[in-house]
Amino acid sequence: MRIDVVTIFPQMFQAVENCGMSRVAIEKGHLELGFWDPRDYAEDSYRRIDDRPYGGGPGMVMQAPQVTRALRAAKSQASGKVVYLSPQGRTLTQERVREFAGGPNLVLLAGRYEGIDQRVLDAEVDEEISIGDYVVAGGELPAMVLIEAMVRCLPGVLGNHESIDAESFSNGLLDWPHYTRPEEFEDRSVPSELLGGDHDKIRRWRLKQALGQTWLRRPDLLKDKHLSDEEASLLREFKIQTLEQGQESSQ
Ligand code: 9WO
Repeated sequence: MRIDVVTIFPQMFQAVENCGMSRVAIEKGHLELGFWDPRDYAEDSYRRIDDRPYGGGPGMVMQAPQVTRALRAAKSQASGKVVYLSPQGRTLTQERVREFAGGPNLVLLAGRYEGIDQRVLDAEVDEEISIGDYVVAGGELPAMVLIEAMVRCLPGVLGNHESIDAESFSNGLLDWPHYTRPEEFEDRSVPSELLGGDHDKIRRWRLKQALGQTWLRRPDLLKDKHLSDEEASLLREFKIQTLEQGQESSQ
């Protein structure tokens, strides 16, 4: 997988290149990153890439010629979809991450200032993606979030593909609670289901917790999800136990 990033702050991506799973993916040859700085495509000695907005108003806008030249240079390396990280975009989901991770190449456009000249977005961008309903100072951190989420989906990166499939959001559910040593901590113990080594009991407990946590925190994720007989039964058990605990604590 090759990902090319158009950004005026390529140095921000050293965190992706030098740390964690993305570093391993690069070292294993599963991921190749390229960076394209619009300042390198400026035609003045000040390497300007922004100017005042037509129509007035605060801030500056990234100029079309320089950004377009950087984008086309990036696309010359590998013909991939161009994704602009923007609060106006379609909210990113795990399913969309998997789709991106399945493609050979991707070009990410990270904006700064008040935005990028609309003529670039109209002519060069295939899709706008948001990582949530908030605004940060630039598209670089959202781009790094997308890159890391994609890296986790690349074959051979995690080493144990089963762990991805079992992971939260891979099956459309939230995660189950995790525990590790010590077994007792400040009078709080580990659920007994996790201690006996019965793998099927552990699997059922984790699935029940994932279903229950999703019901409690993100019922919207269950709305369109088809539950197997086992999942429906486990969720019923969780609901009964939760409601009984609520009744006990209110007495
Ligand atoms: C800024 C803005 C402010 C209020 C309402 C909507 C807004 N959109 C933008 C915008 O697109 N900004 C551009 C990219 C240029 C300035 C920095 N940028 C940015 C991208 N800020 N936040 C994001 C972003 C990207 C993906 N997911 C969440 C936020």
